[in-house]
Amino acid sequence: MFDSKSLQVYFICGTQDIIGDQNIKDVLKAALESGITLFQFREKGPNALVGDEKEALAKELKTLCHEYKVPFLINDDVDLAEKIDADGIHVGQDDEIIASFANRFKNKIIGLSVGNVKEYQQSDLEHVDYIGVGPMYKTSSKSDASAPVGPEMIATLKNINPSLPMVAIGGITEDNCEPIAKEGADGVSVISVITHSQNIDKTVNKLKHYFK
Ligand code: TZP
Ligand code: MG
Repeated sequence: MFDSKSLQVYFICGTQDIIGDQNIKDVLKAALESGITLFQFREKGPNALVGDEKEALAKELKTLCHEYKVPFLINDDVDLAEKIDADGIHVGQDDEIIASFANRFKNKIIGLSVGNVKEYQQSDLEHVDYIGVGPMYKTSSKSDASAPVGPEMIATLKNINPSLPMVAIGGITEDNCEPIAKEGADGVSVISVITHSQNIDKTVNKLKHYFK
């Protein structure tokens, strides 16, 4: 069974998110050492790895996550997730229909992005373990992100479905995380606050503090 505690500090990253002379394995390792609770490999954009290179990196990152007993999810790429036996998959509203692959992902984690009440109502949640709600705030990590919905969207959706685990996403930092926790989110999913951090340990622990 999916434990909503694994949403507390949910790190999302692909090679496109890495800045300067860092590399994704070192950043992920630092995040794991610091106590992230879930990881999603999201390889996107013009310079994204594809094919064998993407698969090889995904396998390495999965192995690293498992050393820390942290589940390893893949964004969108259902075939790759199945091929390398990832712990789960995260899909958006425009991605593959969940019912079409859910039978290949028995006992795996399935996450779905939901931006508003309309999207919630039109989503098939039968096989969904958690929803990612956002963007909470303005983000520069997703080129096609829609307008921010704010932390209130968590409360709105929790009011409709209190038992569905929800993780907030989009523009979240240590300084704007508190209202998200107050509105009832189970955790936060973040990219840049970790990839741009000067002190990943401090960043992760500040975020985690809100969800204890
Ligand atoms: N989906 C909605 S916002 C977002 C994704 C993948 C980007 C989140 O990145 P950041 O840097 O934490 O704003
Ligand atoms: Mg997607």
